[in-house]
Amino acid sequence: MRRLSPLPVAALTAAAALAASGVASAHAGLASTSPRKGSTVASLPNAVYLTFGGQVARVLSVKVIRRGANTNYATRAGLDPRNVNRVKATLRRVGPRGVYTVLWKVRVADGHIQTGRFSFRTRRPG
Ligand SMILES: [Cu+2]
Repeated sequence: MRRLSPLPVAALTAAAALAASGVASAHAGLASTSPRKGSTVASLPNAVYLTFGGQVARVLSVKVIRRGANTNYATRAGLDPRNVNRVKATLRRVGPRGVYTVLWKVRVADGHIQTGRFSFRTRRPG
């Protein structure tokens, strides 16, 4: 019979809280995006860029989903060869006018995984 006593559970919780606070202070988050969060652009760009405050170790996924549709407009995502802090996701060349949400997941240099999302709008198809 093995049962966790309340003391180790409390200790584990404290350790987890410490680890979580370490996450918040250790790595640099998303600094800027192109298109910008909440912006309106003429039409769907060729690529979406996410620039972080520090080095990105690995791009785990980037999806660009149009509101009301279930289509991923991102065709390929990876590190921008010109900037280790930047992720580049190339897009299908055309998309209808609408709101596009970028959902991203990366591993940063300290090993932590970060996720997020933002949206932008297109004024016309293209
Ligand atoms: Cu971190």
